[in-house]
Amino acid sequence: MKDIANSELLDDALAGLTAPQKHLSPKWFYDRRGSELFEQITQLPEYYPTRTEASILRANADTLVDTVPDGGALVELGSGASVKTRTLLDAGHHFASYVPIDISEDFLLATAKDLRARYPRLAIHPVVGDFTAPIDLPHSMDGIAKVGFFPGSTIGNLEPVDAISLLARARDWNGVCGFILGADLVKPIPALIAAYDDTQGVTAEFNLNILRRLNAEVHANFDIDGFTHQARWCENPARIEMHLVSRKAQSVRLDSQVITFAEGETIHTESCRKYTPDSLSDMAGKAGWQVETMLTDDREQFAVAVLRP
Ligand code: AVJ
Repeated sequence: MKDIANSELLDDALAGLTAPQKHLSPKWFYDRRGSELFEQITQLPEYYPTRTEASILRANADTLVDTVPDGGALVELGSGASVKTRTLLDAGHHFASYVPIDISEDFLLATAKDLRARYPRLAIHPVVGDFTAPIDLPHSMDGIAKVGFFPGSTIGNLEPVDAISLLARARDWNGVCGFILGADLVKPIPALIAAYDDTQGVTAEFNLNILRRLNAEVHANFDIDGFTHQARWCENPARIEMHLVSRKAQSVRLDSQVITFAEGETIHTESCRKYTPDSLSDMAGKAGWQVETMLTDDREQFAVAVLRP
């Protein structure tokens, strides 16, 4: 398994780092160290999305739980430790099943065990899967009413066409009757930049960790100090982009290739889209969904949209 993952990382890095605009996929951020750094990011004073979404989920837990019919299932994409789901379940749930989908099998199964102990009336059906690809839901879920749950504004990492495909695939699930989508909202640029370039440098470490990972896992020799973290605001579509900027002209070995960098040349590592209620409705509409309710916080920093077919 490790070898397959390594060869996928290597193929992806070779393709991305030989493109005119060098790029790496944000999915490679999340090794053990990267996941810990992301956890630290969610606690930073500048990083408002996690705590704001949590407050929206807490304030509207009853409404959100009620979107799932009795006997139905909540299906979460990229469930991790199911922290946000617990906020909903703790409000009291009447639906029958929870289907957490995550790429990390060990983590998924450990979480499922924990949830079974804590919510004994809920049937837990974990699925190992990557939400950027089509997902096969368990056959035991055929004919059961389903509501998708995709919090965290993770949708914003996807290219607009890929975000629409993901929502359209969920729209085709057998028995689907709703989708709960978390999305970060456009706001003044300084607040957005601060959220992705914190004063403690945790986000910089998180971004640079992708180079450490290439060094450790696919025999690259990046000089980590030779790159700096950058967060930029870009329009059309509205987004923050994270880049790693080469501080000097340099060459780096990656497996059998040599990758050259000009001074100031960047590797684009992540895009984080920021939505308006209109752009969010528009994206949902293109995937065959309608916004039933747009829940937000009092400062309108973040949105949790309830979508219906
Ligand atoms: C996990 C994709 C929602 O875009 O805000 C945080 C990732 N990157 N800081 C985001 C992230 C830098 C995060 N998502």
